[in-house]
Amino acid sequence: MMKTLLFVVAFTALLSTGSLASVHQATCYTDHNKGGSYQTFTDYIPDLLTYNFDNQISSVTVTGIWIFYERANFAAGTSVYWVHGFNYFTNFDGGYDNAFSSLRYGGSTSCLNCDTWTVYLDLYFSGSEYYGTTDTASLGSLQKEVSSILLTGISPWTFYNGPSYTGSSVCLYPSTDQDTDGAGSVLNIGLYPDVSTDNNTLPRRDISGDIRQQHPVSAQGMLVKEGHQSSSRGQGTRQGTQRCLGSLQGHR
Ligand SMILES: [Ca+2]
Ligand SMILES: [Ca+2]
Repeated sequence: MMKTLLFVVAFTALLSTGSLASVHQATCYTDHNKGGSYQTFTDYIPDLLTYNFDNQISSVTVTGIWIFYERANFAAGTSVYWVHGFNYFTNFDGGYDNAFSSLRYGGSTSCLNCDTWTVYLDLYFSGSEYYGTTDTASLGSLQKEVSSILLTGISPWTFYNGPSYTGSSVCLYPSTDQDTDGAGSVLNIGLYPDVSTDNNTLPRRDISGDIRQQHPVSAQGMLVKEGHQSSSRGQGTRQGTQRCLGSLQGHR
């Protein structure tokens, strides 16, 4: 009994000293099916050249939610691919094989299923981002320039297109995707890769700044589904200007 207790304390201390950059983890392989050489990332990687891994990744195992970009610095304009889950594995095929030059995770650094919102300058979680966990009256440099939104946790958020929580608004839920690890851990995600089509009330790139936290829903994770796509089955993709969320072959 005492041994067990000591172990738990030691483990907690290890986590709190920040031995990992984040609770998100992506092990990237140079070949399909976990082959070739590999590197495990737990932090934002703006340029895979730094790790001699540019345009080499062919498969990946992720915990948390990870977004892969064909260009360095999470830049918009070409292929973007997102993968999430608990130890979820997938191969990258076709134009996504040997293509990625940067990657980053979404949500909280320290807690997979905490309530967070992240807004992005460009479509498909690309470009500059602004992250928060509470109501905010300003989106900093992204004021009026939000194109995509990523939510985690169990709280829905209302996004307003006017100052001080005014103007037209839309309530978004972290309910487009849900991952479980089979041992009780849950990751709820709201993926809104294009806010101009995920809701009709907000014109594209015209969300101005105010986000207010709504009533938390039950910890059970029973979230109300709104009229957006119901699932991307652990991954979504975008190539060129074509939107193809959820159209990928199911790997799960
Ligand atoms: Ca490769
Ligand atoms: Ca590339």
